[in-house]
Amino acid sequence: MGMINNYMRKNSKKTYLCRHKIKCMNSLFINPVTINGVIYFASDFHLGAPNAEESKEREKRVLDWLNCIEKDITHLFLLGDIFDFWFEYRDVVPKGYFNFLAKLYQLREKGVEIFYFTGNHDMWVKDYFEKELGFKIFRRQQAFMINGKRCLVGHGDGLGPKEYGYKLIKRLFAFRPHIKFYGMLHPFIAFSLARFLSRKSRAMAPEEDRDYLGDEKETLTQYVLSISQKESIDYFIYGHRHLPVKKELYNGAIYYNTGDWLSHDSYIRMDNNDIELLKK
Ligand SMILES: [Mn+2]
Repeated sequence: MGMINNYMRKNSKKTYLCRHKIKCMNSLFINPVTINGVIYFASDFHLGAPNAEESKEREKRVLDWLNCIEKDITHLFLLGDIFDFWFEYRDVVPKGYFNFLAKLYQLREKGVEIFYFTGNHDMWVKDYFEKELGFKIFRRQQAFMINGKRCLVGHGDGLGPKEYGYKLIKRLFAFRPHIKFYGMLHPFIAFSLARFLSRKSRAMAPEEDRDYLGDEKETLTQYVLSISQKESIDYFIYGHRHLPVKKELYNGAIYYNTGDWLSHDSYIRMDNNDIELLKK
């Protein structure tokens, strides 16, 4: 029995490796979602952090921005870490953010499509936004054909060549029994713990990360450089880095980073003729 189990274990590992290899060899530009119009991208609002007051002030800046772009927007991409922490229970969602969510609802009512990519801070967004506000939720990067351009879009976490520790933590956090257990904690405990961990991760973030570290040290840049050598992509659009970036790669591809709203208030606008990295 033990031998059979061992054999099966070995074999299933083999098929896993095979599948993994095939996945790596395949193009990343598969099943693109085709859209046309005036598209805005932003990420990393980190609403809720570091305290209610500062978050409220940031939320207001975001609202002003949404009011400004309302005149021509057809699609809004929210590229992750919109909330510093989000956890949905079966019957309960976090308090707050009413003005922000009401504005998004209003945009939806006007026919604006909203694509929401979960980031590492809001990976526990479940189906609330989808059901209540009609967002389209994405949990990994996705290919888009936007105004005829081939785009790869995502939050951008865990894509770099190394980042093994980070990838492991992400898998632990995405592990269903862990989420279920966390969901059984009283919200007072769950949210206190989340705030504590979030503060800690910010305190640990190295100061020099605020500036571009150079291509060799930037994991996302390394990633897009290697992909752009192998396949034809026009634009890579990510968040997560908290730094607005525009970087030309191989074969005419460009890597854009949306930056953040903690210190940059940056976003990307794309229409039929142009793509621009802008600040509010
Ligand atoms: Mn972030």
